[in-house]
Amino acid sequence: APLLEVSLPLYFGWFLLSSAQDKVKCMALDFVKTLDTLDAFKKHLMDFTGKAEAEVDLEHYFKAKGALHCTTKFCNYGKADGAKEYAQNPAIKDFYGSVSELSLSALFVTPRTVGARVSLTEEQLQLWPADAEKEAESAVPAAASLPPGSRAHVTLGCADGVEPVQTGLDLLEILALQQEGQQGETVEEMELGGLAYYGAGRWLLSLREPIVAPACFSSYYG
Ligand code: 2AM
Repeated sequence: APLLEVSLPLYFGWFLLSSAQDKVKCMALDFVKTLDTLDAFKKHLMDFTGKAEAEVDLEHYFKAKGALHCTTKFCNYGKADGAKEYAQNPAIKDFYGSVSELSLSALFVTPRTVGARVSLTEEQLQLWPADAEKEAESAVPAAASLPPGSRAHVTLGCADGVEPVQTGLDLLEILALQQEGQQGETVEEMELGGLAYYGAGRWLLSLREPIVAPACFSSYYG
């Protein structure tokens, strides 16, 4: 096939610059290590292990997956719905290669994933696909009623056998609960912010001061 036909990447997204990657990885590691020591977490260990009296070493429970980034559009080399249309949006070309600051506003942990919520600016939302939340509807029914950008996140780690696409779904689940009026059970004021439990092994740390992470809008071909 002519080369021009195969020019779509695996995905587009913001890639954290290396200094920001180190900072975020450090904070995430601190967070899971601290979470592991809390009585509130131990009380709900069943969520992670499936059995009472078991122990979990959160630090090694999650495996990191490559360079830290916030996916905007998963294109799957053009096979994903809307990939071509997304790549043709003039905003994508305009911002390609530009660096902006990602605001990481919360960290979350579930039995499947650990991630950071990204709060996008109006400008960054121009690069956000219109149907990103709706596409998650089969996994999280309330997703389509959440504001655009709700799914934006950085995957920090996945449990064995879990694919990173799960991180955004886990975030949407928590946000859907919040939208229904559940604020979670506040369990602890940590140094970084308030920690809340949403049941079924879902923990959210709302950062008092967002982590600011410079990131380059680009794409990944693999
Ligand atoms: P992530 O954004 O949660 O990290 C390559 O697999 C990248 O594309 C990963 O970063 C992954 O998840 C993301 N990804 C994989 N499948 C996806 C999908 N169906 N929708 C959105 N993002 C996806």
